[in-house]
Amino acid sequence: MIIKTIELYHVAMKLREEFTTSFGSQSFRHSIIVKVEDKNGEAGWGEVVADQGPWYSYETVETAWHIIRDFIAPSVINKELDISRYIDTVSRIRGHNMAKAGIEYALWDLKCKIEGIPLYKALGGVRDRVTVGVSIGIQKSIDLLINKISEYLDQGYRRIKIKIKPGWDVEVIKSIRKTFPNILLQADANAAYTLNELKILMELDKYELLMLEQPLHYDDLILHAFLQRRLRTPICLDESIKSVRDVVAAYKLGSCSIINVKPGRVGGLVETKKIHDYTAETGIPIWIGGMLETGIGRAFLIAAATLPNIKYPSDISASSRYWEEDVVEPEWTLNPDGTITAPNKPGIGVEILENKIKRFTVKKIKIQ
Ligand code: OSB
Ligand code: MG
Repeated sequence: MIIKTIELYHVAMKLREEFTTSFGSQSFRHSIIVKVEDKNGEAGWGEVVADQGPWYSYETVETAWHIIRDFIAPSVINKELDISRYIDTVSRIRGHNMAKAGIEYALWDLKCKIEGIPLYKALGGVRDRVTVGVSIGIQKSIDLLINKISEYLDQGYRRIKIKIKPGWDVEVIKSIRKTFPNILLQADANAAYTLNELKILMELDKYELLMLEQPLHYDDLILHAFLQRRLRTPICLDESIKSVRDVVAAYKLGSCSIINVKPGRVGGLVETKKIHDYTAETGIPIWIGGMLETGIGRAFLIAAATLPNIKYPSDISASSRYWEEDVVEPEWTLNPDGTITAPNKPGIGVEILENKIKRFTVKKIKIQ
């Protein structure tokens, strides 16, 4: 492949409802949509999952813009390129995995379109339907949360994840368990606790949670290993895992029992595959996490979730859970059995609605 142009669209899309986690609330999702074009005018699309502020990760839309424009694009444009060469080139850049993944995604889409194969097959996926759950933000009251959970269960979601933080934890989970004793339920703290709250964390251990996601510091492996030895609930790491190296360390230290793999957070699908293969070998179950992606980023999550070692429902909900209108056609929909289907069409397998992208664009650049 020879890439001639890279276009970046900084989009701001209004969420259907405000999303609140332990690190903040958001009504808009800012992200970067990436379009690459080769010398024949064939296009590939990707998405950078960094958000407006450095709250989940240090990366932001602006840092990713800078890294892509000034460092990634010059080493990609007008070079004979394949995906493995791309990975080698960008490995010189330290960190900035979300920026790297955005371009890698677009290269995967383009490569699969040129070769006429669906993305999930190119990756080595073994199923064309992936089991999904829904991630529900912190609500104004427990009653509102219980209503939301019922609605999502009625829609067919197979697992419920709630966001927790100190003060929105034990009572909330206790109430959910009273109403729904048997659902697959997990909690995500987004790093909101310290070992000073060990008592609360041990209290959560009573409610048969499927897993407890990233309870402690966003970069920690050691304290999580200490905590995992005290809890029977499996700890799942999210923020702490940025590469297969972190996975190896977490495995050796016993920092977690499960891993949430976000392809955008780990630098793309090649690194996702490495993590997948290592965890399959060592017997660590994984699932695919989301970052409130548009319909474009969502396609890559679905493809990743078709890999064999995906052992739990993934955070991949239908377009309508996030957006009034998505930027792809058809939109992503939930099958009645709580799955989403990976399209059997070349590349990401959905049509890009460029007019809608333009409507949501606050800034754009064409690099050539
Ligand atoms: O921690 O998994 C997380 C969204 C933004 C940032 C971090 C997280 C999330 C989610 C939403 O939980 C998952 C989704 O995309 O549905
Ligand atoms: Mg998480």
